[in-house]
Amino acid sequence: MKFDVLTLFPEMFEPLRESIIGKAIEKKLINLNLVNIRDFSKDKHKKVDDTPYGGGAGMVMRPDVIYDAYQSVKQEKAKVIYMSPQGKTLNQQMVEDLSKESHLIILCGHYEGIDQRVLDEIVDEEISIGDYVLTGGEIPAMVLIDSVSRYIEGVLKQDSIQEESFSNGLLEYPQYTRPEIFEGKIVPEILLSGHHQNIEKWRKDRSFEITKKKRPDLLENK
Ligand code: 4FM
Repeated sequence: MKFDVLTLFPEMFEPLRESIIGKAIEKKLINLNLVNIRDFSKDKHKKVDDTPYGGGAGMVMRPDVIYDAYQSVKQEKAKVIYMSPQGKTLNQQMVEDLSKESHLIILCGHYEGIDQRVLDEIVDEEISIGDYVLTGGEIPAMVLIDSVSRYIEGVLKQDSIQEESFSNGLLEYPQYTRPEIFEGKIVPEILLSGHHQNIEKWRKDRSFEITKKKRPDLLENK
């Protein structure tokens, strides 16, 4: 999977080089290419934004600069995603579907917005990570890259994909590790029994119970 990210703040993506996603980048399972939109400004002061036509507060990102940044990475099979609170709210099914693409170009806005004409020209899908407003699309882009990368072959240890929350539409069962007694609290006895069928049944039951208690909406069409 290739991710091209069009952003004014490529350094915000450094955290992705840690941990599991960092390893996946090193192993070339994913290719993360950060494109600084500012590099495509033709202005001698490297300006990328301007005041809004019609007046009003703040600055709007110029369409020509963003278009040139896009042209530098676009390829036949690429899907262009714009991170915005106006998009469809991301869920695990959308993440799984996107993981089947080979090339995602993610456009991150900042300030008050992006000129509508370039959005109309290049964006295939507008995606939101939730109903709240951030200062830019960079953190949402990182959320997208992290969640999609987990579905790329070799990124996670084999069985961790199947077992997790949402893969079966349910929340995860509780996990325990050593010590066997912590602050007077013991580990559920069945997990120490070595009886794999009983453990599996116990975990399924806990998943249902937790989902019913915390997220009953997830059980609605089940
Ligand atoms: C997006 C600020 C574009 C400025 C934003 C511009 C968001 C979200 C979000 C802020 N993105 N889900 N929620 N973006 O708040 O995706 Cl130009």
